[in-house]
Amino acid sequence: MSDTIKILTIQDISCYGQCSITVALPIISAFGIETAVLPSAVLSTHTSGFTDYTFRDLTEDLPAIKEHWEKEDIYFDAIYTGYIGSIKQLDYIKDIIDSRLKEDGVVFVDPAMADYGEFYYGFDQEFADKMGELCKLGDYVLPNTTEACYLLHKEWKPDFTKEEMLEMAEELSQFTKKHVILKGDNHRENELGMIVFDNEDNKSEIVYNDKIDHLSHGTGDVFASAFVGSTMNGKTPTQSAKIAGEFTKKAIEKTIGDSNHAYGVKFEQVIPELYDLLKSI
Ligand code: PXL
Repeated sequence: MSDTIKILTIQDISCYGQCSITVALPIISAFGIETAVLPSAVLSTHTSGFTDYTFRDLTEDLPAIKEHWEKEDIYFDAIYTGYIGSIKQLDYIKDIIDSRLKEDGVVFVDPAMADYGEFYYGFDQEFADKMGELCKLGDYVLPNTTEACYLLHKEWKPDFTKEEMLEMAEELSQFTKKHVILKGDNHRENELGMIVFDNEDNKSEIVYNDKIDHLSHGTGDVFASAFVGSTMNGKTPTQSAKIAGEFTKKAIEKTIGDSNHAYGVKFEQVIPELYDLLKSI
């Protein structure tokens, strides 16, 4: 009998829309990892492209859940945070990391708060600055360029040069204990890059995947979940970025052509390929 790896993911449940927990739970589980969830909020849908969604903030449930887990002696090998429901939760999450992460446990922070040059509804610079504090507890921090710019108080643009991306990843090293994975390097015409920065040797590597000309929501969550699953299976940050990038690209390919599906990507159809993908890289 082998030991299971146990991880906790803290992000919202968007009941419909293929993001956050409804993406993280199946993908990380498919990597053979026991996945516990702590919902930061419950929404009827996610907030991008939908209107009039419901939003139940679960901020005040977080300390009680932590206390119960303390009584039950429940610990995690890793904690992965995504979309957070309120600024106050960021402090509660630090307490949960302090209390429930195993001594040699790993923290993944996806500062999911913005994309395409704008905050998601309800977020602002004050939240971004506080999110920066949570990032500093991360072993792996996974911003897109918009989130990176809010963390760094920089002007966003859709087309940073390779040199600007490398510089930005290095500047972001203040917001991680070990690694930054900066997504959205667009300087090549047919390939999408990710800058993987390692604080230990102060070096960047760029990982490329084929670029697909298709705008879809939820790809950041698909990528982060596959990155977490790969890393917890022993892959290096660059290998995990490659695996997660390929997985996300394949999910987008399954979705292209379905005009009723801009709200998310059909990642479920790629789950059967995960095992081969993990072995091949
Ligand atoms: O995929 C990021 C995300 C997560 N959760 C909610 C969102 C979004 C992006 O819009 O609205 C509720």
